[in-house]
Amino acid sequence: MPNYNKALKTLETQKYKRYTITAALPYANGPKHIGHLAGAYIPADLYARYLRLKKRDVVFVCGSDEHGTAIANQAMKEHTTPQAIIDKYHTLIKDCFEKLNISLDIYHRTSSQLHHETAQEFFTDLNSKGDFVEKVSEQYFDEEANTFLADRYIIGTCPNCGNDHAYGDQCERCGTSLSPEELINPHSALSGAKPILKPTKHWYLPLNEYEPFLKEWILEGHAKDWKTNVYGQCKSWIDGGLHPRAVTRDLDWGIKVPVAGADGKVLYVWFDAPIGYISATKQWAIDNNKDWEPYWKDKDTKLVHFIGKDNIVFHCIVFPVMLKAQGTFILPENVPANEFMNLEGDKMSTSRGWSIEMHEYLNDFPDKIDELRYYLTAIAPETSDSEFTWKDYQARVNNELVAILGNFINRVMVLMHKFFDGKVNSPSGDLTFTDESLNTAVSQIYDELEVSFETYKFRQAQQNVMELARLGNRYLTEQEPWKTFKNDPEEARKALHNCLVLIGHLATCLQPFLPTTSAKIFDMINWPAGTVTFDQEIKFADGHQLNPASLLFAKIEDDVIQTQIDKLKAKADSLAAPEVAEEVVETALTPAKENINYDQFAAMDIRVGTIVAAEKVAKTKKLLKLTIDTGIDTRTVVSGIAEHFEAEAIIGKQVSILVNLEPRELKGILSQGMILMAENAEGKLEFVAPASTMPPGSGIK
Ligand code: B3M
Ligand code: ZN
Repeated sequence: MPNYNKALKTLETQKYKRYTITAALPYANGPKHIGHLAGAYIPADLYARYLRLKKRDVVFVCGSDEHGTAIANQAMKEHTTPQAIIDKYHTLIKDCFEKLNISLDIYHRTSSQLHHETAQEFFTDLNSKGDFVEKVSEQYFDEEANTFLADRYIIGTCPNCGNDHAYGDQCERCGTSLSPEELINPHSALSGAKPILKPTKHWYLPLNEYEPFLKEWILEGHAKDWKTNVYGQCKSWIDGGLHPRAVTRDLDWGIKVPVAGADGKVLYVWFDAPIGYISATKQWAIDNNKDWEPYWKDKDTKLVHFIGKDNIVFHCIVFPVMLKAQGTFILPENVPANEFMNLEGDKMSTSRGWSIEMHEYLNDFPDKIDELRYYLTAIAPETSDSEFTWKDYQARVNNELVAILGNFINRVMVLMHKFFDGKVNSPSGDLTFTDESLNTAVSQIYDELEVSFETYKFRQAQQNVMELARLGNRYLTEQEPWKTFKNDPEEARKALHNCLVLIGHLATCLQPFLPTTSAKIFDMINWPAGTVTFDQEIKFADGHQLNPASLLFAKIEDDVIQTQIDKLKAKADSLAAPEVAEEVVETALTPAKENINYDQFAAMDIRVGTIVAAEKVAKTKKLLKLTIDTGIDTRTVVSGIAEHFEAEAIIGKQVSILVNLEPRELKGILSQGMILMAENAEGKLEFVAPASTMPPGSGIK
């Protein structure tokens, strides 16, 4: 490919010998959603695939983060062990990444023996050099369970909203973040006992001592090349002054602190997790007969962390300080953190059900992996929060993938088969572009594409590639080979041949974004399978036979999208319901009435009845005239439920009816009895009826 490197000279991309790419280790405490995918895993995958296309030496690592209270909490919630939780979700997440074609070299896990050793060794290194500060402080302790309590394990009343089930770190009712001391009536989630304060020793990383290093390295060194959101967060942390941070916890789930007398203590999850990148690389090296050390210790290695914005401080400040303190490791060259992706107008949240989990998408759209990759890249939250909507997803697939990309390739393939039996004959032997302007346009797109990739602008990079497809469509429309074929078949052959070369470049450049589609296109043009690289020449030998055209993308219909929107709402409703109900019970119920005696109760004759007819009482808003089969007779009851039920909709329903209530006249109709209704605090009404159908007249006691 001609001179496409010139715009890149300034980026000095050649200065690195190898690349270590990491993507945030997902907590194995639940499924992960497409916001996570868009935030870290797809961008990391794009970057790794791009570098491999450039024949760079790359290792791309990730794995499950399996320690910390997040795991222990989920185990409590699911009434199982932390081990069962991590096994379940590690497998689920790993499987999703594979199906989504995230091209990891390894998906490791922090529960592995190798990781435990690596993290302990790291701690010991720092400890023996005296890099930690040891401090004794008072922490909550459960004397019955004989254990210190993590904030989450302390439950009490929220000082803000009165919720009596607030956690020591947060009230989930009002969202306030709390510390355990703020809770009213704190008690242990394990035993119910009132926790006492007890002294305990912990190891602290003195971040404050590294302020000069961080100022020089980040504030001076990376002012230009780090994203403004990342740089800005770092600057405000550093300017605000850093404090020593505890790297150990009193907890029984995690990596044991490798010091004598530290029983019951584990490494803080944010100490061990980033070391997970290192142990993943070690495992990959073992599996592939390589040396892991250059990937972490050679200054010619470029280390890049892909994360979401909530992890910035750990990757830009805490972990680099750990690496710096250890002394033999390189530092990240860049941390292109993304903002968040919202969903249909609201924040994505697995716990609230307002999310599309990776495995849910994969279940519903097993054949639309590239479509998701495309859309998530098109709306990647690179500079600000972005928004996933199903309608926009549909529009992007239909108007861009189907109408621009698929259409161009399909037109060329169909015409080649129709006019030339799918055989490429170039009169002058092996050929690449015969059109100089196409050649220039394509090499310029390569230039731009690489600049986009090197500066982590993946949205832009994907647009650059789509520009190739647009160019193809324009060229085809100008050339009109379906017209020229009649009088000048050679002219048509030349035009289509140029289109085929363009398709070869398109398939190459699409590879990071749409790997399945790229492979399909290469198959259609009968290109030798193997590793695709940027510098491969796209030209066809005389007599080259193309394969039949196959469908790349199918149009997505409205009903498919509506189903997803309905499903999302139903999921959120089903999870939201109990919370609302609880709130109502506490805030708006009336107190119990005065006692009655048994005889008063027994005097009421309540029966199961069936509504056999219902009509609105004329000139009233609230009244329905019901005809009820009570088993004893068929009678009329006037009931004030017209604002809650349509007359036609309740015919056939079973109700409970008080049959011995004195009859009375309402709007000139004699009402004989009373229908029992359940009413919640918001005034919503439901009939009180037997759980399954009973013969009318059955007594209710
Ligand atoms: N597991 C937090 C998260 O998933 C954490 C990332 C670890 S990266 C070393 O947001
Ligand atoms: Zn609260």
